Amino acid sequence: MNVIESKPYEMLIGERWCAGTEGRTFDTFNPATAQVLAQVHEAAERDVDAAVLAAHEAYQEHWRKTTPAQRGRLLRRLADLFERDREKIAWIETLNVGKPITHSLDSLKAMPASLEYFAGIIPAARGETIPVANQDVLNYTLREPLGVCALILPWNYPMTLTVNKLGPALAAGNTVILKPSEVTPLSTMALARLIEEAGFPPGVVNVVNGSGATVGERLVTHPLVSRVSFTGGTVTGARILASTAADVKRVTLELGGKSPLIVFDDAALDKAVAVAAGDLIKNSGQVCIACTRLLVQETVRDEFLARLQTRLKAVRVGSPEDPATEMGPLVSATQKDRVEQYIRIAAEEGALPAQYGSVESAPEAGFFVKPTLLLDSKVDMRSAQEEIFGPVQSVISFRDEDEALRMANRSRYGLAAVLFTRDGGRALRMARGIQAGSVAINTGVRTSFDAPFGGYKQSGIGKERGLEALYENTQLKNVKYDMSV
Ligand code: TXE
Repeated sequence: MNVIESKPYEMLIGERWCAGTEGRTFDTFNPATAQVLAQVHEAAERDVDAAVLAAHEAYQEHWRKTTPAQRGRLLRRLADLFERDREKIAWIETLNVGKPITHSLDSLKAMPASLEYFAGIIPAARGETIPVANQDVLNYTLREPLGVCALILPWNYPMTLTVNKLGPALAAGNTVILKPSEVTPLSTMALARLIEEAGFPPGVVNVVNGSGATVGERLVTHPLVSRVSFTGGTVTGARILASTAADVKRVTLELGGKSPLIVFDDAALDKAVAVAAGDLIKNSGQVCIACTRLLVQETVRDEFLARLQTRLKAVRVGSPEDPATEMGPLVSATQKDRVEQYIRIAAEEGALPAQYGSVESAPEAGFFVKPTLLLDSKVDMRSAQEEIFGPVQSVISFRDEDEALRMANRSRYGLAAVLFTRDGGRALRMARGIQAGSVAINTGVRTSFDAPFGGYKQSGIGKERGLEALYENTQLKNVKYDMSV
């Protein structure tokens, strides 16, 4: 399927598809081959300003006055168009992100349902009447949109994250500017075409491309942008928080993680192994909620490890275009270097790195790293504390429930946690004690568009997805009316 445009990708600003006013372009790559895949026009600062202005005017003149039914209809139309082009978008992600095609197709399955879900819950953005002490006063709330939202996207799940930020922002009545990662902009550009075809008025959705330091920074500090929703690394998230502080903007941050998978001695071991292996393999471990610390009770450690190693030896690493491939490359040379550096650090601090799987049907130049376990890790090692963001897991043993909980919480992050035990009381005690935004018991953490998601501690601020995402895109006004007058 020929899904990549041969001419440089233009940006969408208001009703115009355009190049940047300074005429610059940048390359985007196929990580499986390290070859240039396409060129993309880059926004200059005044293009970012033009996009913000277009979004502001669309908000003021039109979008904030639309009815829930009008916004819902457009979101449903977009859902239908997405379903029509799902396979094409999946191929774009396979070529630009390096996801195996089976995974790209699977991860995009829920996108139309996500858009329909946010279309359906628009009426929930309503206020209430409050029975205040003063009986002469009618006191009520209104839930109102915020205005222009900047949605800043990373490279690991470009389309899923775009859709799950876009749906609630538009449903709540905001207009948006999308800033895809400069590493993986292509699927978002395909979505922008569908947004136009669906009939969204010009300016309601704009897309600008370029680096975080220039285009991203300009966008988040623009005075007409009232909300920033960001997914990416914790360092960048903290930087955005600082950049937006002077204007006291609303900020939602979905950041890094170092999630534990805790295996007790009464665990359903096969399922625990499947979840651990899945987290290592899926998207080459470049998943914020992936469990990267395997905490295993010492009495079952050997058996758990033996089964996990058997599974990992069979992993087919290779070309993402091959339907038999289970794991593709990392997204970029930078990410590959980072992961390899952490594996070296782990060895230096006394862990035992072990690699599995075989690289098949893939050009040597691609950014491949085999599934890696850091055996005999200790909870305080750098490699067990810092986000690596690749197919690497630290294996750590614990003695009892208390130690498991202490180790699970020994992290600056708090995105997710998984635990395997058949003891219901222990499961519930652990679920309460774990400091993380998502906890899964006897299954993996898999986000869904209809349940709230967001981290504790340095894993983020605010919630995305579910009803919470709709609220996150609104502000609440309290009104009182003195009826005695
Ligand atoms: O992401 P960045 P990077 C983690 C992962 C990875 C690390 C670095 O550990 O190794 O982050 O990845 C834009 N103002 N995650 O450097 O910098 C940037 O252009 C405004 C976890 O690629 O976080 C891009 O669109 N925007 C994560 C987006 O921010 C700025 C997923 C993400 O870039 C900006 C990806 C600025 N000052 C990486 N600087 C997850 N939580 O899933 C950058 N950007």
